[in-house]
Amino acid sequence: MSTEVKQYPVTEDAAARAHVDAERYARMYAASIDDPEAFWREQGQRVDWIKPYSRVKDTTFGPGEVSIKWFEDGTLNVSANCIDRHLATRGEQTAIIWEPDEPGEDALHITYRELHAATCRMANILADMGVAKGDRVVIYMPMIPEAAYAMLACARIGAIHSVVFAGFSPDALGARVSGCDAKVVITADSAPRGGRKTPLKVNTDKAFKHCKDSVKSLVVRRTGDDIPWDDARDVDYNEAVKTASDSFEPVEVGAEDPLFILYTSGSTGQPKGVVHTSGGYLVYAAMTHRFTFDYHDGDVYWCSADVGWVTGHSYIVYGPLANGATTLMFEGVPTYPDAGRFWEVCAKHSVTQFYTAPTAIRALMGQGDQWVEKHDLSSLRLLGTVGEPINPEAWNWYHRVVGGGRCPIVDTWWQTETGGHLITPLPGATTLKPGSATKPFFGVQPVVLEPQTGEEITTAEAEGVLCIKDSWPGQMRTVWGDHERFVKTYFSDYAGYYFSGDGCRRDADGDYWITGRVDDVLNVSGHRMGTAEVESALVAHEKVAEAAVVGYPHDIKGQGIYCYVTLMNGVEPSEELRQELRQFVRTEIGPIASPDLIQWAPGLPKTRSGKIMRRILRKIAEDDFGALGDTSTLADPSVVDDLIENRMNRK
Ligand code: 6R9
Repeated sequence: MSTEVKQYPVTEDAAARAHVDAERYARMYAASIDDPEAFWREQGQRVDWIKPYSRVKDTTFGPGEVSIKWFEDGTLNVSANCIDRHLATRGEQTAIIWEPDEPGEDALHITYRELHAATCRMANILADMGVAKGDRVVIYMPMIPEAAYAMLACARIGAIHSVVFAGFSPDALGARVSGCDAKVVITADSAPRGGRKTPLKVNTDKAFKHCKDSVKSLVVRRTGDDIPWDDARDVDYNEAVKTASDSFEPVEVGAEDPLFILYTSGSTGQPKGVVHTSGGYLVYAAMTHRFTFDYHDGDVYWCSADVGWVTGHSYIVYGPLANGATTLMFEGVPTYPDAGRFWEVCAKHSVTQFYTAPTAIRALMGQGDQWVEKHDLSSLRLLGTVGEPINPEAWNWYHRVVGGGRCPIVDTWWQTETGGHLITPLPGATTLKPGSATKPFFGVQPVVLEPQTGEEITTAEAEGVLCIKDSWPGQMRTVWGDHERFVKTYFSDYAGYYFSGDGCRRDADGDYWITGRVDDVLNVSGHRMGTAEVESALVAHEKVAEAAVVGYPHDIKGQGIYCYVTLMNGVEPSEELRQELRQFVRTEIGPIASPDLIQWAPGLPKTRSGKIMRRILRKIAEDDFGALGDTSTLADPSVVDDLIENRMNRK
């Protein structure tokens, strides 16, 4: 395979500038595996500690207990690391460039000194609302600087934030607020995005119906829209900020005190609260940001993700700010007001590193090269992708048209659970192959296991499930309130390894190719979604008796959501009902979970013990029913013929 793949060796330009060249990568990688203790003892110095650590690594993946601790006896404050320690040398440097949804509205340039004052004010307001170390705060915000202030203010207090993507519904928000027993929800009046507005305050009020009465909200005025107000519960940020002090002493926390919880989809039931702690996470976010993107002083770095996802946590806020970088925060979408918006923003702010998702690249590629060519992209030096496998066609377009053939592309494989990049090229060290995430980051030991037996495949070329052999500092520590679920999800299928849920192939050069999820998790436009979540939303509808949800290949989204729905007796299928169900799922979960295709299924293929045979449903959804495999174990094989006949995706 590797012989047919076009390879892109390190460019002279990238090699000359890079922090890490091929020789240094090899040396450091070997050191990180041979003696992780010594390696991370040194790397831990990237952050400023209040009390230095003496212990470095204390981790076990079982069998039995699973426990992950890094730098355990050290203490620090994450916000002081992201702000205060830069004030003496770069107080007047821009920390955050904010680009609003409307191109006509002024961008903001927030210096480290201003970031310090704003974060302290927010911390004082939260403290006045009763938030203290260890308390949970939910952040449900537009992509505005106040979202970053909110995260950093929590970190300053030692409170634990849980950011909920502003596209999530009131029900999803309410479940997360209750799930982590949050004291305060920080939100805004509404969130402008792509010329439309999401009514965040109204949604928050609705969510509160499912929450304890004592939960308060802090409301930022973004649009000035009229909003419902309850003096007993709501605090007006824009008023409070006028009198709040701009100093707030950072609270000392332990390295293993939680920094944030981020809910993410798994293969079963409710989303789980992924817990990241303070010391190891920050070391890992800072180090990966610096090396993967080859960040240098003076660069303008832009990650187009939303802070509602882990990418926004590690690579808009914590990694870049810990490194004293200039990080760009964009409120809008790639196609508003037109398909040139990303490139206009790159040109306007002279962006040097640009990091986005394959789904956005595919969508923009479809709009034509002219949208890119209109803008001067000569400032760009490096491009990145994250969230899903990138098809070589999109990679090549990104490389040639956006990067002018001169910018390396870092295809970064990682997960909410991993805190930072695990498999990624380094621009000064790695030969690129379109579609491959290439090589492990320092300290990371990927292994390919035979899916059935769990045996490690030790030949150079391998295909199977992707697991990681030993811990790295950015690894999640537990599932909030459910350590057993943590152990069961990640450490029980393949004893002694961290199981990623992804399949992969390793080629003869040792490069990794991620092939996608091997569990019931969908990846729709780079957003993770459990099929079980969409199914439970569908069956909550009074007209639905049963539902089964699978993914199918989608040109732009990567995967689309394909739903098989069995209606209650006597209910007639109709186009209106399809629309109604689609709307219902959007209301239950959010627009990102909107079903693409809904097929009426008089029956679902089940085994005699009543288990839905998803393998068959996946094949039909892929329009690949020639290879259905063995259907003889089905309780009623005839349902399959009906599903094939009425399939929705015909190529
Ligand atoms: C950071 C993030 C994680 C899942 C992961 C995998 C997919 C992410 C990828 C990739 C191929 C890449 N994924 N990056 N697949 N190549 N470069 O996306 O976190 O939302 O938790 O999703 O995304 O399937 O398991 P998260």
